[in-house]
Amino acid sequence: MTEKELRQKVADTINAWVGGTKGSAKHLDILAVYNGHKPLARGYTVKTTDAYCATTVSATFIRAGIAEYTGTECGVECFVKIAQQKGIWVESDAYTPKMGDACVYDWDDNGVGDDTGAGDHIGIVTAAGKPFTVTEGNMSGGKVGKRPMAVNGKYIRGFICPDYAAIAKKLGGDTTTAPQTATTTTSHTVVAGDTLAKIAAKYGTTVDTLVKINGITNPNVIHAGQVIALTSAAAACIKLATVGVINSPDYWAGAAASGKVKYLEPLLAKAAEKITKTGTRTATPEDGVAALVAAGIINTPDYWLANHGTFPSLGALLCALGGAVK
Ligand SMILES: [Ca+2]
Ligand SMILES: [Ca+2]
Repeated sequence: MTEKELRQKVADTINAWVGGTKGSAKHLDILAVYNGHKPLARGYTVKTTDAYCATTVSATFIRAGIAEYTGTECGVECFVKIAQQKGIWVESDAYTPKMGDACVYDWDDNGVGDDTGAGDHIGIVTAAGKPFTVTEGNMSGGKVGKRPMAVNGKYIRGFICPDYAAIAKKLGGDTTTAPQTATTTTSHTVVAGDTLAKIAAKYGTTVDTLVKINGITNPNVIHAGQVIALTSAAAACIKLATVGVINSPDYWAGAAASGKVKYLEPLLAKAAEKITKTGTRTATPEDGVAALVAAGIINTPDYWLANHGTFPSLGALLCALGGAVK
């Protein structure tokens, strides 16, 4: 398992509990995982009536098989102390977290400077980005849910950052031999001597398709350095990157090709059709979704609201696209 896969595993583990409420099967599962792991921190068995945010983070680390590297706790401030002892505590509120880091909040934080007050709440970052997404147990109403959080946002106290690279290595991961199947080629940069026919043959497509996708007026004229999209999603991404709305066209074209995000391809295609300039990103993915609905780009807001935290940076993409159509 690679570092990336391990971080994803931790995010997937806690996200599987989203929607749990106090007394639900998911809540009882979290407690069973935590209480079943020995030794119990401070010898305490967590009860169904207890606040369970730190318990949820611990249960995630236990189920993902990394608890010996992170420690376990049912109290937030005690968890911070363990992280400090293990050398995996990041005090800076302004740190840009990665998937799998735990975000600690202090509700007394006034948002100015670096807060060092006692931690009140904790969750796990399940999507990096601006904002990033934190999945948390014991949110208001006692549920497991997701929170979009700005980098250095108010109430951030600090972060617990397990050394995933080292843990993955110890667990037998080898980042140098990671399978390359996850990356899909979605564009081709023209080099001297290329023709559309050659490119089409190389990627198993046709000249007609490439002409259509790329809006090429004369198929006999392509120039070195020109980027030829191999899929319509890639063409959409190249256009969105050209107007400055997204920074990583290859990443999003690959994401669309992977099929992991159900409606990503139509979202990118429609956005590329309508967006002509960049704008100020919306504050939250929810605001982005609302703006995209208003602009007629999406008609499946429920899907995006429920799933923006399930794929890395998807929330940030919705903020960027939403901001561009506002
Ligand atoms: Ca701090
Ligand atoms: Ca702060």
